[in-house]
Amino acid sequence: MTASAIPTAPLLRIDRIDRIEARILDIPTIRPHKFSFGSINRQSPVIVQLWLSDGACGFGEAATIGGPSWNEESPESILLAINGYLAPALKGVDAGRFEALIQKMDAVCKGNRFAKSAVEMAAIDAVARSMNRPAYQLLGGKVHESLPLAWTLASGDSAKDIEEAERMLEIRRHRIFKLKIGARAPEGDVAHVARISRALEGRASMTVDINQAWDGNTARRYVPELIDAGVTLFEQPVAQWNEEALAALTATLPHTALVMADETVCSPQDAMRLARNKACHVFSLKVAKHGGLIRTRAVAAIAQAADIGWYGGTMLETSIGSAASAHVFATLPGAHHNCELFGPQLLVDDIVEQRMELRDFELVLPDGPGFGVEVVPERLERFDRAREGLHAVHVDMGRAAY
Ligand code: MUC
Ligand code: MG
Repeated sequence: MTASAIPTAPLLRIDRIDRIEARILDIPTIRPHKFSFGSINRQSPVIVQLWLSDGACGFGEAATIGGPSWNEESPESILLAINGYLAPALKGVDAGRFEALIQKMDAVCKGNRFAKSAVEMAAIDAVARSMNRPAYQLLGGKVHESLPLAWTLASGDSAKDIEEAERMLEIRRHRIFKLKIGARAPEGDVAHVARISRALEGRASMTVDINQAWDGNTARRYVPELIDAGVTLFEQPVAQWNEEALAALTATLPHTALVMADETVCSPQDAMRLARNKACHVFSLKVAKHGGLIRTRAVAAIAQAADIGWYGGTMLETSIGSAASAHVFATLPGAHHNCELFGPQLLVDDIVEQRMELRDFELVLPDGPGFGVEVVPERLERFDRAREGLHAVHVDMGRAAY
């Protein structure tokens, strides 16, 4: 057979972005979830739907916590950025050129990483569905089939938290527990953590997330007491800007405990600076705060090059954002410290036919086309904020009273 007679595959079809729609959902949580900065009773994810010229449709999501309480973005600002700026800029663009999509979004809109991540997520889901392939194949291919799944104990009440943890152990769902602390006096937090740790001793591992509540001196004083109580991972003990305190803590911790950056590590440049300053042992990766799945891989690459571990973080998304995160986390090499994609289980109901499988303390990566979860349109309608009449501002923060 001559070279010219060898059959060649047709050139790759170009699928252009035809339409992008976004809406805010309001979904109650199964119980109040208490942070150092307040308490939430519901999540308000922004859900993006993106159609390609071939008719394929993908979903994306960006969830904040307590409106703009976790960082600068809120459901309302995300909706505005998408409808007003990102969607018009992407109409007619080749959806499969993900890096070019990011550059286009960056050109028309500075910052607003949560908003951009929801749009990029929907584009990746749509293109993967159009090719009838799981999204992880477009992101480097999977190296994990499943990841150990942590659960956050955040009722604020030691007895209730112990009861909840016992149930999770019994049904073999979780044996890694993250405790939200920092709302009360540190002595009270140490006592709370010690009570839970004693009750679960030898059966579970314990981490704490302080969500920026402490200054450097408080962290220096109470972190050793928490290590004595059994804590092995300390997430964002100090303010997002306080990298010096984070670095000082990292330098002095015994080898049994690790410091994890969360709010401090968003952009690849943040990751680079933290690595250069040896300011943490682990990065909590979150698709929304990095500005999408592609940028999550960029931050993870810096972690790997700097010998920093990674943890699969959450913003308490529905099954859409959680599955998208699972797909990118499944492609990441390097030392991992588990994941916490339990958002769907914290919500009273979901918007997909079937949630991702949880088996033997692990989250199993879904294998279907796109992110492998199927959205049920009636469920979107049920929780759509527009049905209740649009609220310009989402105020859902109670005080984290104990
Ligand atoms: C955070 O700061 O990590 C993740 C798990 C959880 O309970 O809250 C989130 C936010
Ligand atoms: Mg955190």
